[in-house]
Amino acid sequence: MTVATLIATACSSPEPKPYGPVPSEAQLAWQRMEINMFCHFGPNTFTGAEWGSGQEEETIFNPTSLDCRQWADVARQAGMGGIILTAKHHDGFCLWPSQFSTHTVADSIDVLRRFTNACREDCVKAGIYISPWDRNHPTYGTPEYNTVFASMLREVHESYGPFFEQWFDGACGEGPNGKRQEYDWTLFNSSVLNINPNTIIFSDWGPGCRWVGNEDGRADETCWSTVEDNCWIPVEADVSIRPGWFWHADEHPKSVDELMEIYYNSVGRNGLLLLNVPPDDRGRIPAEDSAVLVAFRAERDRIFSQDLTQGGNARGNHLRGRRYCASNVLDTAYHTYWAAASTSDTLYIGTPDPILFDVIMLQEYIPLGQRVAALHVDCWANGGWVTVAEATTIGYKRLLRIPPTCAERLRIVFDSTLAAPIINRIALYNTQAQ
Ligand code: FUL
Repeated sequence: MTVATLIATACSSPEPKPYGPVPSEAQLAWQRMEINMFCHFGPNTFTGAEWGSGQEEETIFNPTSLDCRQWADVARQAGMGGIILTAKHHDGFCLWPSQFSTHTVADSIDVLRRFTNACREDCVKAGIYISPWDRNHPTYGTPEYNTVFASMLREVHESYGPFFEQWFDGACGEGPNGKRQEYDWTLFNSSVLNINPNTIIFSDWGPGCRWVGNEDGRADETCWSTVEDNCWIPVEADVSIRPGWFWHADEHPKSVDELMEIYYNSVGRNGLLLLNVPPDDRGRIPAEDSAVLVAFRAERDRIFSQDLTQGGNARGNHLRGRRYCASNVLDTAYHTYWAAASTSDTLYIGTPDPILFDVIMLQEYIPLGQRVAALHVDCWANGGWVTVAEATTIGYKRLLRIPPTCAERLRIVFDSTLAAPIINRIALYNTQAQ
């Protein structure tokens, strides 16, 4: 083959085909939000409980200076593009004047309206949590409850939506002698999706995203967004900034270091982090929580705004096509990527001078599927390759923390892949840099 033919072949390579299930546009946009805020707020904020009995007087819910705009401001400043509000927790109390319950804010404030208005004004996306388990509603435990619950869903999605996410909590504490409710998930999901097909539905199993399996904000090191080879259902890792989900006067927020650990273990393992920040009995996010959140954002910015590969170069073993060349992994554009020529291709990165780094970021181009099952990263040192990191899955984003390492040549070796890797970003960071 002549050089000219080679170049012509390289330039005209067909676009790589997706492998396996891929995210919908709404799921991709959701995943790219990376961190959202959860707000647990309701009668428990005033009683000190975590699970209300459902017998609380409606008047107990009495925020003295409710300010949803402040929630939205805090979220935005902390780099969180969405907020999910507990519009009905297990106690059944509705933060909107529902036609389908008497246990609501009808005689006080329509919190859901204030919340959705504030989010819209502040360009933060609004999401909604409505607990299926209901300790107040008289129909709970009968088939009629499914109709009531679906009506509530239609009511909020029609009158207050669009919501970017609908959160269905799987918890139920009824115990062996308690009420039994067979939930009609098909009805619940269609009640939401018929109104807004782009709402991401969270539950233990999806269909939009799924529970990570713990309340510590921690995904497993091996984390697939694909389920049973035919569905794309990424994980969401929920955790509270405080010990409880609801505000309690004697509790305090986690430190920036703890939040960074959570970030590495959630966003850094192909999950979305849903961080609960509970408003207090005034209806405001306490100053100590917002201060930690702003410092958490500043710490992420400090580390991740300095990609040390800048000015460097990247190449694969074989060129699949110039459009998909390896240098695409070094730019910040989301939709440019390196498409490996084969499953056994290797990615080489070089920098003009030796750099000191302790975090390696990898991102697969998930619109074409999740493909990488195992990899290792080597650095060139003293005339040979030395392995500095090993990992299994990548997915949307993987952050690998390693001891401080100095190198000017690296390679990423794909040890196991379901199809030829497609990588849209590799970056190197130094957490100790000022
Ligand atoms: C759990 C609930 O029981 C907690 O109260 C909280 O809402 C948490 C996010 O989910 O299952």
